Amino acid sequence: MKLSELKHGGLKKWVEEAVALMTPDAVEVCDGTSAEYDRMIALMKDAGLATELNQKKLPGCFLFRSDPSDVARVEARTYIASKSKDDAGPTNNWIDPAELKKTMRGLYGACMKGRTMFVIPYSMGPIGSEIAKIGVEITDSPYVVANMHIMARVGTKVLDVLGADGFFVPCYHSIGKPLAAGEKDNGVWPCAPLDKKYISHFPETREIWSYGSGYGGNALLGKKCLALRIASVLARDEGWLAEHMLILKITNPQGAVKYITGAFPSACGKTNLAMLIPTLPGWKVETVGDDIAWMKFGADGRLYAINPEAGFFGVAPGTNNESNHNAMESIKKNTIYTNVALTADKDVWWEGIGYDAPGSLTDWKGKPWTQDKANKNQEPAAHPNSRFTAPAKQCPAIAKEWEDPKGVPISAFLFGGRRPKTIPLVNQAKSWIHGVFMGSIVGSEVTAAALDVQAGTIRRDPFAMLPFCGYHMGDYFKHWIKIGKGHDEAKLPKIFFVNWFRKDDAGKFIWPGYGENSRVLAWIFDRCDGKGGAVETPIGTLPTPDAIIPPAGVGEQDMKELLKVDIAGWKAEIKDVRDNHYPKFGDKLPKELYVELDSIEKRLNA
Ligand code: OXD
Ligand code: MN
Repeated sequence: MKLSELKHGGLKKWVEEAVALMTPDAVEVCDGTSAEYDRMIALMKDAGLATELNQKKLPGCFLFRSDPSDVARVEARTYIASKSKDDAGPTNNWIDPAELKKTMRGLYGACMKGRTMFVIPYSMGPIGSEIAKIGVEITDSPYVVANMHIMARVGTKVLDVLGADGFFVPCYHSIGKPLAAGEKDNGVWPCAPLDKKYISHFPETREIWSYGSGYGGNALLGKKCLALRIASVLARDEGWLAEHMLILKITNPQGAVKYITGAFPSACGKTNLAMLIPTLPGWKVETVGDDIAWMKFGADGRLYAINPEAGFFGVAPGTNNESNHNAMESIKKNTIYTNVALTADKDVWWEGIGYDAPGSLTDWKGKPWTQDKANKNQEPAAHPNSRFTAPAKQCPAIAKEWEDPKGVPISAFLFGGRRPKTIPLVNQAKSWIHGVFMGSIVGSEVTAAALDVQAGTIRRDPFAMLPFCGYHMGDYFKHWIKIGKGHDEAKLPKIFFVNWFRKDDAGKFIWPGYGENSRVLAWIFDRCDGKGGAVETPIGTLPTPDAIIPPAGVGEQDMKELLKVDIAGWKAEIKDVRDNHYPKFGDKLPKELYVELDSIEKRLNA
């Protein structure tokens, strides 16, 4: 479609301004057809950036290798440019919006020379759903267009819903690598150096400006930028919730259904939990979403959730038939692989795929690589953040209602992280505000290899939203408290703190996790109906010793350890929250959370 055919005056003007600034050689409005997708792949094959995989084994699948400087979200270059620094809060990077726009306009000047500008109209959420939002991303990356085809609903049908004057979130994206006359990418992933990368959000004007990266959440602007950072601001202003949560459907042996969402920091197994295959006989889990949930109140006073995304952008390493069979099935066709290793017969391989590397491979940097199991320091063949982009509809466990425009009614929220000690396997909040307290103290163990901190340190990641909240986290806590105060608590989801990652003194996991987590989900299911053996403790409502049937290999002593109230550990936890965590939010930390902290402390001391 041509620019002149756009019916939305504001959109047309906005694109024209971008064209004048970025001076692409051509402009195309994306229609979202499969022919368009194929054309993007063909363009990238021509540029030497896409490798066709073995079409017998992996039909419709392609491999990309990004630049080593462009392999992950760049949190240090991600900005919340609200008018006031205080609105971005202590957990976000901030630059004055006028200053940031000036800098970025400089970078955007003629940045698309030699390239085509693609205009991608997209819907986060089923097209036309009351809960969905429309964004329009302009980009000079065919890789981004192809990925957006999978991750969002894109094209002409979105423009039809947008009409002549509908609301959309304008999103600029450029990889920041113009081409001189006759120059080609020639197999080199185009991007700008790290100090020129900017992932910027302007909450007041609901704008996203991204420059210099072509990878993942930096470039597929519907995901973290729109569906979390900008949407969290919209949700605050409009009275709903935009959360970093999976959504699952669970059916008990009697056929009763409930929907549960869960927030876990990155790398805590959200995709695995969303696609879990229960080991508990008669139970069934189906997937609605694996990363983001948007929730609004229905006329019946209940919270209804949609998955705003249409695909999975999952981490490949560690994904195998044991850890996530449904994901492995989802990525057998029509999948874009980025930074995994390539086998001689053009299959994919990664660390933790479940079998040894077959012969010599090409690693994610494009170099020959042969597995050397004796060498513990061998560089991985697949980048630890290598990804698959796959259509959600390909998941064998996808729930039939996953695209229901009115969403699914939520019965429970889970909060969790990797906590080797202290936090029990499962703990139900005594009230909404107690649940908000639990969300506010979510933390996860980090390894020294991943971040420059001491191994075993707990990185607090409230509500798993630390890198994704588009405003002051203290105000975000307030928003959650307000949601509770403004609605009938009996109809709100029940809140649970879970922890699959407890370790014994030898550092071994006590709980096997994965499909065995269904045993915990079953207890949660029953608790939502006021059933299931439960005991009141100072830290919350815990299962009675017989309420969760232990999986094979987990003994009575282990269950006791998993469900005990570690008084000394919790006192240290409370002290850490009081001394180190809550003070970060200054006077924006709602007093209700200090009241909650005091009352838990009092109960622990009683
Ligand atoms: C993700 C993340 O990629 O949370 O989903 O980092
Ligand atoms: Mn995520």
